[in-house]
Amino acid sequence: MTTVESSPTAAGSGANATEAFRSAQHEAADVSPERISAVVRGVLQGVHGAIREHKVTYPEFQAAKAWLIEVGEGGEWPLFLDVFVEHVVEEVTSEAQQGSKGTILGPYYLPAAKSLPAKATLPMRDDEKGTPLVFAGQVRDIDGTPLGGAEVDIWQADSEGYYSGFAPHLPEGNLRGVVTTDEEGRFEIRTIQPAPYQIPTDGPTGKLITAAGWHPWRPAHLHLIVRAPGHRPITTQLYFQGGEYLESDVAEAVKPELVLDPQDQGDGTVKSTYDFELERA
Ligand code: MBD
Ligand code: FE
Repeated sequence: MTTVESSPTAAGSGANATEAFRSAQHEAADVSPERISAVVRGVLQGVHGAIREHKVTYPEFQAAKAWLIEVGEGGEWPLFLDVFVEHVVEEVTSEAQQGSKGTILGPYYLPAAKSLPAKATLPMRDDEKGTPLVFAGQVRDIDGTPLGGAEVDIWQADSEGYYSGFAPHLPEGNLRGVVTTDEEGRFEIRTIQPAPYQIPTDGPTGKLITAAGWHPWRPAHLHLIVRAPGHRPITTQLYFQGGEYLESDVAEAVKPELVLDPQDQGDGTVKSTYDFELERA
């Protein structure tokens, strides 16, 4: 388990995730009354079914209301929904997507990270802890054409599992960057291996997880959005072979194609390569 001296609070990260969600540019959803009715009816039927099946009591119903209020007040809707619901939205969306596998975005993306050249080191503290990692690869079209000038937008937790922008003790922009590929579509990013991520146990999402006896962990991962002009962007995550929680991700976002197998370079550094293939928009 990860422990830190001055632990960031759930309230801090939850509220920041709500703030980040509100400030982001979201594609407008053009939803007909028929579709709203059908989807909401389906959701309500699921709830009604669970109540009947488990004979939910009034005290339990009121406890659920109190908890829902807390999730909103704590700003944890982005966290809760991205952990427990987003993977299914991603599943149905990706049925129609070719090229490299994607997975969920999660609540901790921030736009406009520092622009970096094809060979770059992510912004980090002078004493950044963690195993040095070289992450290299190529961005191509699905027909194999290298995509120079593509963007590899990368963000990750540090070696204690915290994300900059969502934990007050971390410098702004730490372990975040937008790398532009060279003429051959290649990139080589120096960073550190992230730690597994633990849902904050002091907020309502964490309290539910504890109350249900589940575990609050995601396996260590790198987040990426890979973009190229004229191509459909890929939002994905990459995991590490042999890492803890790979088989039991609380957010159910691991796919076998997304697991890196870092090779020891003999100097304390590990290296992983991964290529991305984007379909034309
Ligand atoms: C994360 O770091 C994350 O990637 C997701 C999907 C949900 C919560 C925290
Ligand atoms: Fe994450």
